[in-house]
Amino acid sequence: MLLSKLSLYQFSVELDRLLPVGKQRIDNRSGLVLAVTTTADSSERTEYVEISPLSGTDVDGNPLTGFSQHSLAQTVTELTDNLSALLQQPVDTLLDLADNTDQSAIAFGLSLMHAKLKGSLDGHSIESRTIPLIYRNQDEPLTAVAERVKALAGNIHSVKVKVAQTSLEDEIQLIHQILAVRPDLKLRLDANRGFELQQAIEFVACIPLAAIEYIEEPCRQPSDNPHFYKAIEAPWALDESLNDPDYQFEMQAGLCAIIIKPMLLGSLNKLQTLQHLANEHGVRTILSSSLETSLGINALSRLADIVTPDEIPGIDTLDAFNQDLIQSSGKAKCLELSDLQLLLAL
Ligand code: OSB
Ligand code: MG
Repeated sequence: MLLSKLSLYQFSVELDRLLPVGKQRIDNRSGLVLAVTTTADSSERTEYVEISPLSGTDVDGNPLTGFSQHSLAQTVTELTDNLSALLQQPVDTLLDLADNTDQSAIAFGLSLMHAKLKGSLDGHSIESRTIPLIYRNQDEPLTAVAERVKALAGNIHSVKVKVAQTSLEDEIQLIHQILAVRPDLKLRLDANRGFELQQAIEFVACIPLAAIEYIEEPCRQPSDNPHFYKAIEAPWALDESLNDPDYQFEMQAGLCAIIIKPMLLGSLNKLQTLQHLANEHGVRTILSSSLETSLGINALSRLADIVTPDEIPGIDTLDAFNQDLIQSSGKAKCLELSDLQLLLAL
């Protein structure tokens, strides 16, 4: 199976409402679509992957910090420089390139392309599973959030709630409102390193411990997370920490899950190595979105079925997009390749 055709496109999609990226908010999402065709004997197969580093600027024009280490422009440059070397090479060459880049989005995209071309993602994702993402929109009353919680299906048993965004008081009230509507819900809280140790302890002390599945990145200083656990015994999870290129898995008191955003972490190989290490310590692996378009979310959903079949991924981030990309998720408009800007055709 040889790589016979490669092309690269750029997309930019407006969002209907602001999406949270940690404490920042974005109103559009841009990235790349890589299309690759393989030829074996006389049969051809073409697959598409999204490569969209989570960088750029927020609604206030400030750079997004703490997510992808590279800009979209750097990603374009690296791909434009390297894709031609793949032409007429065996499909496994995609993995060599994925292992030899320091850009996580490229490593993930190329290894995902390899998996798709090999057919490894075929036939999965019969029903799509996700954990609903609950957060307060700009200037929205608390009651609006309660209404969304009321509207959740009865077979939803966990929700993810953004915390450390506003005041402790408001957020404790928010949690109590959610639990008043649906006392059976388990909470995946996400603080995005927004609390000082004492604040994190205070916050969690005001919430029924039994309702907390875990809290992602509770402390501004990650080295405080085990102290947080010793004080309050709430299980916690790592997210942002994993994206540090120097991160090495290390078991710590109270660590119960790692939240992997593949677009920010890197190749599928890296993902599975980290997952195995975590698993040896009884730490769960949960896949999560980096605010990809429908093309990327669809791949994450299929990937989660394969690599984390017993966990529901955190991919409830498509609502705010006003268009789908390449693969429909049911929105009125789905952008096709011809709607995108062609950057490179080989
Ligand atoms: O805070 O975990 C985050 C998406 C992009 C950047 C940061 C985050 C997220 C999500 C994705 O929350 C949804 C999820 O994890 O359920
Ligand atoms: Mg998180």
